[in-house]
Amino acid sequence: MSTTQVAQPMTDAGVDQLCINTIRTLSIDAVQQAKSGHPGTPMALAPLVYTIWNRVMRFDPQDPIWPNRDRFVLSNGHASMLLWSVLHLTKTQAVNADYERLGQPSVTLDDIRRFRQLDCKAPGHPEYHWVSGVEATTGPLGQGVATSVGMAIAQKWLATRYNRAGFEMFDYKMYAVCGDGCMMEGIASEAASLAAHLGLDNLCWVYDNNHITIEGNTRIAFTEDVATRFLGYGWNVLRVGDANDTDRIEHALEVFRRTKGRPTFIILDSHIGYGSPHKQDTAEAHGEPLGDEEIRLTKRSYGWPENAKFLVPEGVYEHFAAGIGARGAKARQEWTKLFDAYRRTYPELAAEIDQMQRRELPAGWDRNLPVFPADAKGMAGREASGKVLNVLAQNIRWFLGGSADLGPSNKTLLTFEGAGDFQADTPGGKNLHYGIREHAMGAIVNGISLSKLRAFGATFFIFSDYLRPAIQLSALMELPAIFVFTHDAMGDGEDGPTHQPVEHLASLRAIPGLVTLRPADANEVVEAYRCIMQLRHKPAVLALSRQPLPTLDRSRYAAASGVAHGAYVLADAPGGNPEVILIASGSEVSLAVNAHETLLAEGIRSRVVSMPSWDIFDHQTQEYQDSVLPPNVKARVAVEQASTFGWERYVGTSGHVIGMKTFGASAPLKELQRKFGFEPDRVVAAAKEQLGRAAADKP
Ligand SMILES: Cc1ncc(C[n+]2csc(CCOP(=O)(O)OP(=O)(O)O)c2C)c(N)n1
Ligand SMILES: [Mg+2]
Repeated sequence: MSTTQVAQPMTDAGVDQLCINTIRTLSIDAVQQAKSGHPGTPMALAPLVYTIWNRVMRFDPQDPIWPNRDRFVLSNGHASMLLWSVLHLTKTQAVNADYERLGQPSVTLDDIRRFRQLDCKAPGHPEYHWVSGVEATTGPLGQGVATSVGMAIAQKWLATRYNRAGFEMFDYKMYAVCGDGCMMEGIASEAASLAAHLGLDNLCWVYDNNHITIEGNTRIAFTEDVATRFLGYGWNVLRVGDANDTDRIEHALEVFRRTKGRPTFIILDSHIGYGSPHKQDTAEAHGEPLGDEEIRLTKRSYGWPENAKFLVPEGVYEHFAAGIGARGAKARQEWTKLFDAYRRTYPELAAEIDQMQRRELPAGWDRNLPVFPADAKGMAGREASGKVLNVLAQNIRWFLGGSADLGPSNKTLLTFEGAGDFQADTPGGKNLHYGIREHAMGAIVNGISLSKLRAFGATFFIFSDYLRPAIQLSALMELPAIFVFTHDAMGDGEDGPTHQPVEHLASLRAIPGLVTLRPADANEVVEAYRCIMQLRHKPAVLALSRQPLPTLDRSRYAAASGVAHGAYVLADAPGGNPEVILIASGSEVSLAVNAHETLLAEGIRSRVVSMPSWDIFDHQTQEYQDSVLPPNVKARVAVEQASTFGWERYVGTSGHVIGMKTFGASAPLKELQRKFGFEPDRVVAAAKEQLGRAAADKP
């Protein structure tokens, strides 16, 4: 590693500038070396990020998962070189998925040299889980700022539950940096509106007001008055007119820390590509390497050795060590000492904090889960879900959530004594009211989950599309977020096709790492939650019925605990030797059982497989999968009130799928079931037709 004295004599301001220019030049060099990336914004925002990290933030590079650390979210994730530079310069340490410190740096200078290359710890955009010190995966614009609102909610909740007189166990702040793109995205508006409503004074967004996006100057598409907009939401709006003025930036951040009752929005006027003679203030600086000649000129303007590459001058590491390093270590040590005393005084609360940090469940987390007796009339999936949620949220103190204004319909309201509403003046409540802001809800659930609480968000299944990008990110980040979606098919009958999901199951099943579950009756709902709550690194989606579903007689059919395998043999042919298999999920399982009974009465050996989750089933051993779907039984019918897309993988190319190939319609459910073929006779006929084919295929 090269260390060169660059600027002398070294005044404090000189060292600050040296550190800032190190961030700038590392970013420039990394992008040039990779021949791709975004140099301009790191060049402009280096003073901001330097000030937040080295002067203000309470973060100990030695332990990037210390629970009371301040959070930094780079919502304009394309400027990732800012993060790789500071993680490197602060010598932030790596931790693994088991939360163990690995004794090695999170981002090395070599990683920066290999920016954007396979397996290096300086990928194109910030990746939570992949690089220690990244608090949230960002890149899809707007997600980061919305996620930071979830983090701020979590901090308020933690402080309310765990802080005691003399024991401020949680008093950390959220800093999110964003650009024009984040400001234009709807999700940011949803999240900003809720953040102000909730009075989240622990939250600061810094808006990089550079008037540049990819297509050019923002005058072509974005001319609103952002300051007035945020004043309208109820934020504390500040402005720093010069992105190079670290003292003003520091002062604004101080004002944020003193401001009570509302979040702070700092508008920072900056010049993208700062210092580049030909590219400053142009869209080219956004996403293209500067080029060798321009780099030389830019470095000259910084007073930097023109031909040095990946240079970290003498004194830079030391200056970060003396700044954030010393401040963070002291803060963490004091906190750890305080926590030891807290543990002695409040052992139960301390145990909760410990368990939560490791994503463990408390002892007895599943006690009192209901068991529903057989009942032909049955219970709606959403109804059973509501009962289960109310038990779980009592057993697991740090489990909270809510709906996007559909609580009474989703049955997600927590009604037990002390559950309470989460509001500005009651930040210990467990019922979140996201308002009709599905997309922000998704990101907020992620932000709360990143804070190690368990959180759920709810809406109608059809509107899962409104938050799909956040669900996808929860899978990418491997967060145990929970999404409760009711009105999962055509049960909404008269509301018509705008309220009847068709392609949503297929679309969610296609997200890698997401567990999608569509339980068949009230007891499967219980078992679905039992699976979900034990997930530590995967998000889950529940698709629940609006209408009552018969509660199956489990003394006659197999136990609902089979849900844990994703699919299981619910009802079988005598002797367990089926000639035709009916596979169904959710509301269509009892339909398949009806058809099965008819087939049995006619002497046809059918089997019913309840398949609430493709994902879980696909992770079972081949032996188990073959025991449920014996490869030699080719006569197969799948029934699901959703797009048929993808069912071939279970019924084979010769199998039959009764599903949706069009959108639904507005009519009472019974008529829709008739129109679209979800009736026992149709299933029976399809099974017989399959048997006929299978017989014809036999040599
Ligand atoms: C949701 C989403 N849409 C589009 C993009 C592609 N994209 C990446 S950066 C960018 C422009 C962002 O402009 P701004 O936030 O002002 O960033 P600056 O160039 O000023 O750093 C776009 C459109 C994206 N990353 N996410
Ligand atoms: Mg911009």
